[in-house]
Amino acid sequence: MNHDDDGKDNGKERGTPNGGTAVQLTRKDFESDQEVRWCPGCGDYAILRAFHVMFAKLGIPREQIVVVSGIGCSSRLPYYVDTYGFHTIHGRAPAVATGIKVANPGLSVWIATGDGDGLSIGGNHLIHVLRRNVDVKIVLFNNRIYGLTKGQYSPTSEQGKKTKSTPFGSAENPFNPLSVALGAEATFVARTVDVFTQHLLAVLEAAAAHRGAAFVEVYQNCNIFNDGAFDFMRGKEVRDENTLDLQHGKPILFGKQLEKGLRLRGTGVEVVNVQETGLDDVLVHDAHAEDPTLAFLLSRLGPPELPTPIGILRSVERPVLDQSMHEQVNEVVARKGPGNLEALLHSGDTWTV
Ligand SMILES: Cc1ncc(C[n+]2csc(CCOP(=O)(O)OP(=O)(O)O)c2C)c(N)n1
Ligand code: SF4
Repeated sequence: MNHDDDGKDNGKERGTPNGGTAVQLTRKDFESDQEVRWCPGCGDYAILRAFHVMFAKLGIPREQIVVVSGIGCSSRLPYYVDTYGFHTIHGRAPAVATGIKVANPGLSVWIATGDGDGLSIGGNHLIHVLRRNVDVKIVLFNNRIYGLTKGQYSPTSEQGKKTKSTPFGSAENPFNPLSVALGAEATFVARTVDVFTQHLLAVLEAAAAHRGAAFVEVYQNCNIFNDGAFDFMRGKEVRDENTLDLQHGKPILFGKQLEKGLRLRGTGVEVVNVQETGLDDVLVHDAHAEDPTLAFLLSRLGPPELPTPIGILRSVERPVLDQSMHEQVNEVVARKGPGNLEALLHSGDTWTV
């Protein structure tokens, strides 16, 4: 994969979602004329830039891309990309995106959502868009706080977190977004970090290439209301020690010299020094495993004892809803002939009120 982020290498030969001609666009073509209204230093800027570059690399016309969002700082993203977009109501982007994709399967449909928008008010909608495997790409900006409404705790805030709405510390158990997505049978589940520029871009590109619902969690710094939430693995000096960069088909290793590995122990994992133990027992990452058990186990890892996994935890194929639905409609039409809405409305019991 070429990770140059000038957006120029956008594969002329690549097909468009509806089989049209590929176009050559640059990152600049995807920048809108809207003033970006995020706080200076917000992690959202890095994610926005990755969207611009990734869209240019897709090699498809802007009018074939739709970005749908709910409400929140992160949900302002559709204004800042020069594609079609829809800033919907809180938590409801999956419903609108599903409608768009099912009505026009040729479009590349993206959802930008926050941890509050996607997992709190929109939690129910999120799990069902994943379960149904609608071919949409969901990017969840996780800053573990409500940014737009000025710093209340969210479903991903850690227990004990002091915020304006939990002045004595949150008493709640947080959600792990990757575990939730895997539990909802998502076919593509990944995690990346706002400042890991190349990694972020590669994960978004992989999500774009996936056929089905792709769920990408991005650890995003809200420097105003939750500054430093991911500093334990975001900085250069801690990244190698505390991050597990998953690669399909490769042993699961981390550390500065990749000297540490993970091996199974009971129903969990333990860290081994591979210079002493060799690689024989070290887990090999299989992102394409049908059984999500190991992916779920990986989704549970993190501080204080274990490194935090990033990359693609799961990528499997399953029929997509937009296709299955059209196939079913075509089959029924072939069998029963085209429907008649007027006749349907006047069939069965009717009342005059
Ligand atoms: C029905 C409804 N309830 C509550 C709100 C208030 N509200 C707006 S954004 C938001 C949370 C945003 O948090 P998150 O999704 O994490 O996004 P961020 O701003 O952190 O990017 C809330 C509760 C609303 N707009 N609509
Ligand atoms: S409040 Fe936080 S998430 Fe919102 S724009 Fe500012 S820094 Fe970003």
